[in-house]
Amino acid sequence: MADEVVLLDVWASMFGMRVRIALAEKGVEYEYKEENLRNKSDLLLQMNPVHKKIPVLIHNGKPICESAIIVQYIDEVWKDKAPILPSDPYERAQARFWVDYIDKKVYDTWRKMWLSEGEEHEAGKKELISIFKLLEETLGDKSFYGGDTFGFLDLGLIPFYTWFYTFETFGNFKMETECPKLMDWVKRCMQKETVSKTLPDEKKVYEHVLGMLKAIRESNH
Ligand SMILES: N[C@@H](CCC(=O)N[C@@H](CS)C(=O)NCC(=O)O)C(=O)O
Repeated sequence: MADEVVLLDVWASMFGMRVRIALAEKGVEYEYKEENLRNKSDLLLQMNPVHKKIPVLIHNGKPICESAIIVQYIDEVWKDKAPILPSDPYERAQARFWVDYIDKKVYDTWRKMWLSEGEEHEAGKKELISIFKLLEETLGDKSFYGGDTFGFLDLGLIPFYTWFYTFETFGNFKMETECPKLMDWVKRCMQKETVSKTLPDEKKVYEHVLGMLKAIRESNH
């Protein structure tokens, strides 16, 4: 029997993009279901009752939640093609460490910068830039975080690229100036069809964020 694979997602989600890239890398066919986070579907609430967040992968009726865990699951289930995690245990642990670092730092710091003004905004902006500088330093002179090939950490970080324009516009800085080597890495990743075909247009993401901001402001009044 063929696998039944369903993805509950939101197009602009960097976490959802990770899963879409992983499925594309493995050549897995799936049904994509766009969620409305302001009116979550019963299916989402039922499949992710703990966090009630996207992305959720439903494989033959069973849910898997949390993007980094989903990507590792995909790599284990469809193991014959395009390995994502490094085979070496130490390298695997390192890649997991940095994906965990991204998960703990990037989104929250961006929100801190985005939704504040004055000193707090400036502190958030500085912190966001320092996070990307550290990630750039971690890449070093390698082509990809996975060495010569695109791997788990590459996949965990590249979706944030579609948000760089939004980060830059709200923060008034340029990633190209702050992290030129990281931007070279972005260009290498974008040469991969599984990445370039998955990532949405950066301006569209920005418009989406403006819409979210408007909704937040309206709900505060
Ligand atoms: N750590 C989670 C984060 C997922 C996440 O933050 N999803 C957001 C959209 S980008 C969400 O579903 N938010 C809905 C909510 O918080 O109610 C992952 O990696 O999957």
